[in-house]
Amino acid sequence: HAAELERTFIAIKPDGVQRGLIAGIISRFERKGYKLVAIKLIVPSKEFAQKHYHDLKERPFFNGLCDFLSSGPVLAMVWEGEGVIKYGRKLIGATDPQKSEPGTIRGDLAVVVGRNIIHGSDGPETAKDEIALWFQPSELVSYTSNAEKWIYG
Ligand code: DGT
Ligand code: DGI
Repeated sequence: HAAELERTFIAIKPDGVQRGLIAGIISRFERKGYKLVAIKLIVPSKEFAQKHYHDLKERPFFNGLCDFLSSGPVLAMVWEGEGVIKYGRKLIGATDPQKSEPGTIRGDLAVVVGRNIIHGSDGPETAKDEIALWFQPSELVSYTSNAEKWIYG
């Protein structure tokens, strides 16, 4: 089975990194059956954060949000698998952790919207743009996972 090459951009924000939540979050995507194709730890500049969040530039919290994203290390990742964009959002939970269901990453691990620990692309277009913003094409690793035939049948 050739798993459909759908990819999404997932980032653990500085609060998630500082709180020691990296392994637990990666584990949720890994155990689900998605494939990690790129990963790096970087401190984004404020300008880079503004590019990442350009859709929100008119919002009152834009400046604070960009300061926050650029305030420390961010774990940037690309995950691949069937339906990973939409289901990744489901694993992450609602933007406001007060509204995220228990069992989701934000529901279980965060309390306020300004410190919601993780970002995930919200659709195919943003996934494409965000992967291109955060990663060089050469950083995306194509490989065959032996687990795939057990995950997809
Ligand atoms: P932060 O995250 O460390 O920069 O923390 P704050 O407390 O500066 O708050 P932040 O960044 O969430 O928001 C920046 C400003 O924007 C803050 O004065 C409150 C305001 N703000 C945040 N969310 C909303 C919103 O949904 N609507 C309006 N009107 N203002 C908001
Ligand atoms: O894709 P999401 O992260 O779930 O949500 P989004 O793209 O609408 O917003 C991006 C980030 O902006 C979100 O993870 C946290 C922050 N944010 C969103 N809405 C608010 C907010 N921050 C504050 N302070 N207030 C908001 O209303």
